[in-house]
Amino acid sequence: MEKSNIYSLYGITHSLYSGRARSYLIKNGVPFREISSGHTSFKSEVLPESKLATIPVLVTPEGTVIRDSGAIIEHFEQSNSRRFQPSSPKQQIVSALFDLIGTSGLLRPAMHYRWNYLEENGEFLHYHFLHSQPEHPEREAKCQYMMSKMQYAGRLFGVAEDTAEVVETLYLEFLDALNQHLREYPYLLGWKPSIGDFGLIAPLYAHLGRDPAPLRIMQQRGVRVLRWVERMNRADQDALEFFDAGDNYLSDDSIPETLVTVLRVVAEDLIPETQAAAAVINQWLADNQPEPGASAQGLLAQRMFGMAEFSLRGQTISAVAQSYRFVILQKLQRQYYQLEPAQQQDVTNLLQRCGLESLLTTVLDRQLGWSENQDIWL
Ligand SMILES: N[C@@H](CCC(=O)N[C@@H](CS)C(=O)NCC(=O)O)C(=O)O
Repeated sequence: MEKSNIYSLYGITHSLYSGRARSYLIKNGVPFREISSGHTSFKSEVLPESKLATIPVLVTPEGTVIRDSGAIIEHFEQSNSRRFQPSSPKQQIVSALFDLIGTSGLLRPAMHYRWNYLEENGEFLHYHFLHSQPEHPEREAKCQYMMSKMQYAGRLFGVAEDTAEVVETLYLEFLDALNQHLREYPYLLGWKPSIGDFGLIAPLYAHLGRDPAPLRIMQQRGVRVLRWVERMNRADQDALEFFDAGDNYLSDDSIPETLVTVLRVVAEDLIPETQAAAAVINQWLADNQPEPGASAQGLLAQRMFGMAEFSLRGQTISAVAQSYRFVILQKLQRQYYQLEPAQQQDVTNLLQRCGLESLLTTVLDRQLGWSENQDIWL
């Protein structure tokens, strides 16, 4: 891999997880340029090291290749004294929770508002999928193939004709609650972004805050959320509308009631889906007994472990069970177990108020680890 004086982020503008890494690089002041994963160097130089064909992938100035938006963030957090991890117990857990919500919990509305509003989104998406690749004779065919693959992936997250209404209702409740929270503060936990903000920007940037149909909804009914989306892609604090702004997380480990309200809404599908996904993956583990070190990750449009079925306001939803949900949940659980007993009690009380306490005990029968750019079974 060639050396460079800045970092290279392989991604694409409309990719969900690229938005998580990009926002972190911007806020952490990392000098980088973004390169399309359509470049031949992605296949020839990056893929042999990144192992799986997902984006984002970061290449450091020394030529080290880091796949996965979470691993990219972790790379910098290890050497900046965990700049974006709140140090007080409840805030730390809430930050980890929003990381889970962003990277797994909101995939369904993100995919729904992108792929089920094609009349409004179609041309915009076509532009982006077409231009993810250089000019070549099969460009249009490849673009159509990618679009239908992702549309299929969208269906795997559980949006069908009979479930669209409940998915939209829940998303709008979430949007209203987050919009309300952002009246008082520019970020989730006060005056600076946390790991949770970077998780949450994943679905709220490329999909829900940029594709035409959901962008219209956000502009019309969630202007503060829209401003947060803009803010998350700016190097400065970008909190002009707050005339008495602070510069850190809220003091005294405080969690505003408005954030509790957001979490209560999110709990409605996060909890049953996480429990159902754990049951599916645990069954798969029992049936397949993967070797320690075996890759734990499927690609987006595969149903590697099976479908998780659960009920949401009386509607049955069937959504693909993915191990990444547990990569993030496992991190949250580890942080919890490192706390003092009294701090754990505080966190448990908070999670109980949000209907989220079962997240502390929903576990896979095998732990997940990380090796050579891949999630693996330990
Ligand atoms: N855990 C990975 C997930 C990356 C991921 O799934 N990226 C999507 C684009 S947003 C992708 O490359 N999908 C291609 C595929 O799965 O086939 C991360 O956080 O970077």
